[in-house]
Amino acid sequence: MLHCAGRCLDLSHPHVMGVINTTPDSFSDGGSLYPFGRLDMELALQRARDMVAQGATVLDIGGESTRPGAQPVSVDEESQRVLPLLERIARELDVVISVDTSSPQVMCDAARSGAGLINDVRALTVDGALEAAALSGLPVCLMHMQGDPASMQAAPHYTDVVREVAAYLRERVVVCEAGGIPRERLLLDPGFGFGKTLAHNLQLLRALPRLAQAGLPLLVGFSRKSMIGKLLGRELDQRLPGSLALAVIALERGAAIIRTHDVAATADAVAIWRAVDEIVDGALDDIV
Ligand code: 7PM
Repeated sequence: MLHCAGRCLDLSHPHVMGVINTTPDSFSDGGSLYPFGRLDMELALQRARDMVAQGATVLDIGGESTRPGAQPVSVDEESQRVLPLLERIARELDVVISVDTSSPQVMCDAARSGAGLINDVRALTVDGALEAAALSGLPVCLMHMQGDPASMQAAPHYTDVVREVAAYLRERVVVCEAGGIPRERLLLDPGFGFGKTLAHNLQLLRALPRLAQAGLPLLVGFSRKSMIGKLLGRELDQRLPGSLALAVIALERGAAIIRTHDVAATADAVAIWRAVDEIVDGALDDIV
């Protein structure tokens, strides 16, 4: 059980995390929550409701674009995008809210506004983030990234990507534990697409069981990413089948949470995977 503020995530089975991007330049949906140049709260809330109805048990709310080449945004801007929406979702929906941020200020504010999880692509390396996360008492997803979003895809380089990502995550876990975040509160993510070539991404997916050996739940995100584009030659809006295939492979290799823009389809894939996984327990006896 992962304790996420008032809610619990039962990690004895995998979960779907729906992405709600509040940035105007979102990589995957091109700022679709900005029909008139500013964030449409009702549209964002409706997106959240739909995702929960489709089977998301976690929603990841982000206000900073981490796409390759993205420019950083100010903390105030990030807060203004994320906090009002987070408060409304917390009040209205039965779902764990993950806040996608690296900023200590946003972590603190989000925790007060009802966030149940911190998703930090910089793994609490920003000054003050470790302290803020520890103080919040929330679980944290530690993600690996090589470099920073502005330049990470320029020339990713590893001698042994699996060893290096595993070592980095292990080191971050040690730092977190020393900083007052017990391992029961930590999740790990190899960070697909974050300073990785296609070959690096494939090696990491293949070796997911090795990352799972840390004994912490794994969160993975492939949704619409360029590794699918590279493998299949598909544009953004044609990457769902590829995303689902990668999600199922990740489930098979121990992933606990799948981060996705396409909740309904991903929830179907998870349901199929669970049916096969659980048939041994007699849980499906009534199906015949
Ligand atoms: C390139 C890389 C383009 C990443 C767009 C993205 C993840 C995340 C994102 C992930 C965790 C996107 C993103 N991806 N957080 N935030 N894991 N924990 O696809 O894979 O939305 S941003």
